[in-house]
Amino acid sequence: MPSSQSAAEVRPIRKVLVANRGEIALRVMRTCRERGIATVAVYSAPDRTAPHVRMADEAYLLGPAPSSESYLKQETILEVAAAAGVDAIHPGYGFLSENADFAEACADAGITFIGPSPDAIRAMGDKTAARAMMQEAGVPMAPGTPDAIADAEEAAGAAEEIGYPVLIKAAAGGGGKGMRVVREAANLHRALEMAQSEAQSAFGDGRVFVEKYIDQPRHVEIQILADAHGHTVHLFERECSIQRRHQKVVEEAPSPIVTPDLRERMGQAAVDAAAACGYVNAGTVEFLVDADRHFYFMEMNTRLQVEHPVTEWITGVDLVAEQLRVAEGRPLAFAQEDLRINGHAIECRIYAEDPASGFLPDPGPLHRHAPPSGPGVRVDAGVEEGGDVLIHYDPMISKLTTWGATRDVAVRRMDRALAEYAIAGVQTTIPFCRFVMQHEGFRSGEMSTHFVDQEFTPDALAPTDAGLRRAVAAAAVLAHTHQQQTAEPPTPVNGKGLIQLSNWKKHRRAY
Ligand code: MV4
Repeated sequence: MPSSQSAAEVRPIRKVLVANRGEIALRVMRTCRERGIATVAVYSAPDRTAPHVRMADEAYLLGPAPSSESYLKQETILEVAAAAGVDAIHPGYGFLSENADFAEACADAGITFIGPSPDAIRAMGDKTAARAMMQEAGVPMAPGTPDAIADAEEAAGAAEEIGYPVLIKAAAGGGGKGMRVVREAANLHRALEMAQSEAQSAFGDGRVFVEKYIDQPRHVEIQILADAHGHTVHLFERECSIQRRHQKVVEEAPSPIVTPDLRERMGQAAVDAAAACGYVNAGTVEFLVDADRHFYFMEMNTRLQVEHPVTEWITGVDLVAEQLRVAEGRPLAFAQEDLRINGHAIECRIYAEDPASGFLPDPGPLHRHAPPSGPGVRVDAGVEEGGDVLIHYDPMISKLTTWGATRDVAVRRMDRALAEYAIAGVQTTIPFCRFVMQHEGFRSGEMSTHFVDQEFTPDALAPTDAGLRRAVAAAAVLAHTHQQQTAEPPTPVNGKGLIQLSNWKKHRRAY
């Protein structure tokens, strides 16, 4: 652990380049502004009018729309960083945030990468290396092979020893690619070949390993923060079981199933996991939790995550401010015993996707964007009214988070905020999120990672007869109002012929 670093090695950050776009770029710049740190935006050609460009003190064009020619262009970003004279680069999430080579290139250029070391990113990127490291640190894990398996024979032996069902996972994995459940020996060979070829084409690395399959698990993750002085704390858990196709849709903190005792054990395991790889900065340790509340290490995310606001709500900690602080080489401002959970927070991710037709992305112009407000509501939006949800990038419009003193208050508040949210121009996941908020299983806190597949069908969003009648009535009123406003005002007549309207009346009628 690099506890030998002293306060003398503090490198103040005065100017930050944010190597990202959308809501996360705005999120990072907001904290920079509060802390008196200058900000530099980078952007692709179609993003020239995007909100993150306007929020920054300076902005530089990277290239055309495709990420590979803009937000992933390492050399261009480093050239901008040098030209603008920044001290640090914040990568946000996605893009270059978990790219060890980029973190290394920043260090080589004398620029602080606001994230963990290249070694920590590399160690956690390889799932078998991460497994070995976690085993060593005593972090609970599902039984499995310590290394990638060489052939079908070795896989069969391992599966026999672990006991079916087993899961074949890609060593370079993440996002469920190259993953196959095997329930009986007869299916192992085929599943192995499919997993290997899928991993090869997705990651250019066909290595796979075998793990005990945990059925109907919950996804519970622990937020950690670590400084360069040997202090690591956890900021409790987030429940992220409401996902579809490995994309989280609803998250909350704390988890309705985590007891104080389980929280302490999972928190300690996450702190041990981080310490084992010399982790500095913000990170997340993901666990699977089974029906008996046993927990198993899944993977570690070496970045600030999309769902970090729910943790900020319940702890009062500004995670970006802490990232900046530890990146400067200063110690964390608080210890574990200073942290408490206050109330409950929920996040709904609002995507430009159509839940009625398989969640197909629906990019396009945002003719209207009127986010909700009021008590306990936070909106982190990346697009504004009059702007566009671009086809080239993730179609997330915003993250809507609510806080309540209890889970029930936070859920009701979310349903109210979703009802208040007005978006026109694209289809959104708002109706789907309302379905979740009103679902008995969700309300009772009983859900697994299979929730969406098991509980949701598009008919759940089909309009009711009453809803259709209301829509028809609203359309008729709108058409009538429009006609009234655009028609020529009737010409008043008196006994002598035409009269002149007063200017006041004339203008009032024109509206
Ligand atoms: C598992 C699992 C069950 N048992 N591992 C999915 C993404 C990848 N990072 C790991 N994943 C899983 N690993 C064992 N041993 C079930 C999943 C899984 C899952 C995990 C979290 C959230 C959603 C999921 C959906 C399907 C499968």
